[in-house]
Amino acid sequence: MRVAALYDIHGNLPALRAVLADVAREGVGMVVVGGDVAAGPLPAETVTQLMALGDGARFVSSNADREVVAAYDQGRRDLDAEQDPSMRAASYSAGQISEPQPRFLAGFAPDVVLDIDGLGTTLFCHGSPRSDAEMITTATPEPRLRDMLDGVSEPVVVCGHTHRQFDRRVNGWRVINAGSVGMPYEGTVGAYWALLGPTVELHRTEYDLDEGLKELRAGGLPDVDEMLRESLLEPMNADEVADLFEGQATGGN
Ligand SMILES: [Mn+2]
Repeated sequence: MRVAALYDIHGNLPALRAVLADVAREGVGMVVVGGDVAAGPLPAETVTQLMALGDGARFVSSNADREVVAAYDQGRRDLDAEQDPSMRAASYSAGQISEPQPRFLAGFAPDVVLDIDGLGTTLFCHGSPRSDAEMITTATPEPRLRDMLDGVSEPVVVCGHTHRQFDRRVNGWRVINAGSVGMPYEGTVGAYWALLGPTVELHRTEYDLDEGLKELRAGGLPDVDEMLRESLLEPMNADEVADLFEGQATGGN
């Protein structure tokens, strides 16, 4: 079975649409959606699109989707009261979705395990195998990465959360970041995802960003340009982002 890994869509419906068209052309057996689907400009439309995948998709839970569900359950809708941009996105998204979407999000699994031809048993998680909020980047030192993988029996681990693709080997493990469909920190605009089996293919799908931005801005998220600036409007250097994340991960920033 070949598997498409779609991570960190973040309410970017135009990017998701473009990737799903590419995925359909590849003829995969399963789509794994790796979390952080709803927090962003078009949460309801994005979740609707994903629910339509039905039995053809498996879903992994994540930090940002947890925040959206928590905001929904607590009735947090006051955007002005939220200073933190990710909390604002969570509150905004909570105000856009309605049942059954929040229950659908709340039902995502902490991880998904699939046997992939040519690759082997593969663990899909959001951040690291032990936490959906832990960051693995291209710059994560091997000793720390080994700690995160301690006790993981699957030889292949697919993660996301840091929005940049990589394919790393550490000890006996192969650790792949599928990249981000909606908010990539790659230094180059596009929608990033991975095709797994029998080899690992890191894909970038191009889409019409000008048209996409019109649609995303029409969604109503107040600071949509701010949210997308470093990924899509003025893409930051990918190594600088990785260093920034490593600084946060080790408490140095
Ligand atoms: Mn995340």
